[in-house]
Amino acid sequence: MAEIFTGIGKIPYEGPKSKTPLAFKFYDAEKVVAGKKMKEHLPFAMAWWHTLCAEGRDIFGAGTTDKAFGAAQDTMEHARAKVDAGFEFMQKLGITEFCFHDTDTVPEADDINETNKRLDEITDYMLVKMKETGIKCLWGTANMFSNPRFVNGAGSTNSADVYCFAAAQVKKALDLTVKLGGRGYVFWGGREGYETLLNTDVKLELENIAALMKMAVEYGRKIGFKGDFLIEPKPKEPMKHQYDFDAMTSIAFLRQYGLDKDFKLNIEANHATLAGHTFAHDLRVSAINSMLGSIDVNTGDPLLGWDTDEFPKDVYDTTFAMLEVLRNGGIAGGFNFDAKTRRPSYTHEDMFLAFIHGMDTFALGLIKAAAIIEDGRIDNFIKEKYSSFNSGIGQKIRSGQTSLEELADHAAKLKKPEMPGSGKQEYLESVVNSVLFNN
Ligand code: XUL
Ligand code: CO
Repeated sequence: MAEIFTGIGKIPYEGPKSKTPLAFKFYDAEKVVAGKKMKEHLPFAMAWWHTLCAEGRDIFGAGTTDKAFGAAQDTMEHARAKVDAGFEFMQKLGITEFCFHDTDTVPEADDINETNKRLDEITDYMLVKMKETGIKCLWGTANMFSNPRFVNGAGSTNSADVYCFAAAQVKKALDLTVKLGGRGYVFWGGREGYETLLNTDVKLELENIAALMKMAVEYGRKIGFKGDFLIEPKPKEPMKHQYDFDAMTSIAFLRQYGLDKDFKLNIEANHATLAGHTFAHDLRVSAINSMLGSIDVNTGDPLLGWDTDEFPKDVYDTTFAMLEVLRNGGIAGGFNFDAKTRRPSYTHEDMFLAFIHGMDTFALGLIKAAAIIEDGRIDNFIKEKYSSFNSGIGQKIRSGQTSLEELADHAAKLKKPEMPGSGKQEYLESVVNSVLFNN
């Protein structure tokens, strides 16, 4: 098999002072930070769709990046070329896992039986490569948003026949995920939402989505899938309103339909900000509900209101994200680069530069988050801030051993409370800066 990314070798770690473009400056896989190797803190994954399929097309113009990898588009030869390119790419970057949609891997046929045959064939080939390289599958999923049959949704469609096609794709994608030893299975509800309530039965749609997920859990467990099912929340795009709006909404949905034992969340940075939150907010909400499963690291642009899927670049964001991850004791899933290079960054070299940049940005986030914890000023401030709940009436509130009457009596005796203490936001922000820029 001929090398595809010629002229680019294994990407080395050269350290922060390096000016070599094709070298890591901060991601040092073997380096121990906060008691674990960086590669264990940050199991990075490559997304099949953006890395091997997306050509930089936008609504105004054609693709700019060559993703043919020497084969004719929409052929099984091309599907195999993408496997070759993907494994070479991951090996050169030291990426140990990948994520895929069924339809990223093969051209979809008109007849689902033919598509399934192609999927069997390509995953046989992927398995060979996985054995050869030791690269693993982080998660699989079914694309239930691109095909025109899903125009009105998949689990939320008005057509029972289309619903069966969604079910068939989930079943097959679960088969493939198990075949490839995937650690997770994701539901991103791309078209599970609505444009207008005028034509939508919200209750029926939510119940049908839940039923599809329930059947997926039953089938998955039957065929030996032991990993987490994951919902990837997103508030909008492509639909105006999507049901899995954000972490809290998705958790409530999972609990309402009894799916919370089998599901966790896959939090994507960009989706959290589209919902009007910070990335760290949705990580925190997931973590405190024991629902933080996996992460899609790609970010957006604060000046644009849509899902730009950019490589992580903001060290504040990754630091605050890694603070949540470290406080959670890590995550069972991984860090998936659901990210694509900008349309003008159209060379194969740009793909490597983008991943190096993204992996370095997360490595820096990890280093700085560990330093903030080590520094202790932030954690100590929070501990102290809530210390009135450690004893006396506060402790009684926390342990549920009081009543509204007793609390009212306490207030009456005090007549007027002292001010609760400064939040010290500006000071705490300066602490973060001092840790981030102390050398
Ligand atoms: C879309 C998105 C998806 C999911 C998988 O915004 O993030 O690519 O990650 O379907
Ligand atoms: Co995603």
